[in-house]
Amino acid sequence: MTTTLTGCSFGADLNDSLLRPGNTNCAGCGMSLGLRWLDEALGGEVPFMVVPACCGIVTAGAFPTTAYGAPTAASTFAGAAAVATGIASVLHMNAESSPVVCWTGDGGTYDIGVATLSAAAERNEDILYICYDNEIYGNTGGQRSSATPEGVVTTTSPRGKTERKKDIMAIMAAHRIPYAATLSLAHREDFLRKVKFAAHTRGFRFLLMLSPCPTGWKSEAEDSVELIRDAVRCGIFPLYEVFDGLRYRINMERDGASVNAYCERQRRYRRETLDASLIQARIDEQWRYLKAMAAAFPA
Ligand SMILES: Cc1ncc(C[n+]2csc(CCOP(=O)(O)OP(=O)(O)O)c2C)c(N)n1
Ligand code: SF4
Repeated sequence: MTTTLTGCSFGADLNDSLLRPGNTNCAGCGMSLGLRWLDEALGGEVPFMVVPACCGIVTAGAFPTTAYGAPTAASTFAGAAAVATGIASVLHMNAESSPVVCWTGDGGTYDIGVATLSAAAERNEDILYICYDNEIYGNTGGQRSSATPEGVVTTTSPRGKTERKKDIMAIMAAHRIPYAATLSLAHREDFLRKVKFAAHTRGFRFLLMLSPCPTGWKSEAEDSVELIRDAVRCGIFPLYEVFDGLRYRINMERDGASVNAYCERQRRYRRETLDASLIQARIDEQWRYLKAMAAAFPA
């Protein structure tokens, strides 16, 4: 008997869009633009989506309708990369070439999903893994994750988080996967180029998108894209690529913009808990690291 996945969607077709109207995303949610640009970069190719417990699976709405115009498997919080491994294996068995895309939050990536993520990366499974990193557990009311930056106030860090944000890009690079890159929602051409490159690369690919979350960031919906631009300009979210886990390419230099401009428009950074000089020191340290890697191992 042939095992097939084709036709398991709820009516996805090539004229459909990946993110349909009527989805549940908040106004200004980074996922909305990210999914549209993912769709555009895939150029009409319909992916198999795997989405764990997170806002991204709420996006779909209530069965039997769905806001995803692609076959979508809802996985456990911890299991997205394992489910995607199974789907990718069946597609290969049937010589089908549809991309398998994990679309996961930072909780499902940095925290509870990190074991299956690491295992799939170590096996170099043929998966395009995209983390929309809103630096919080958005779906359950805004708890801190290991992606939450220092100083940020969440429901479980009311005095500001005291631990550093985990460097998930370095962790993924250490797996020596073919491709890892950061994605900015304020730099469309760079975003589309990287997703296209990732889509046409085989093996495990990891993309990290800083994803504004007006609900959790306590920011205005209309500021979302400008916040990401500020994040890139001040260097708190560097744009770079890592090839084969070793060769680094920085895509854009920071331009000296103050980190305060980024923090001040989000009430998750509070005056009482914000230590701008500490944040600046972390940024400088990260850039020294990236520059050293790009100089020692240029792409
Ligand atoms: C094993 C398990 N623990 C806890 C939950 C509850 N839960 C569902 S979504 C979620 C947070 C998801 O956070 P993240 O992955 O960052 O995505 P976001 O909600 O921010 O989109 C949690 C804790 C769960 N579904 N399963
Ligand atoms: S809570 Fe945040 S991540 Fe979740 S849908 Fe709303 S804006 Fe998007």
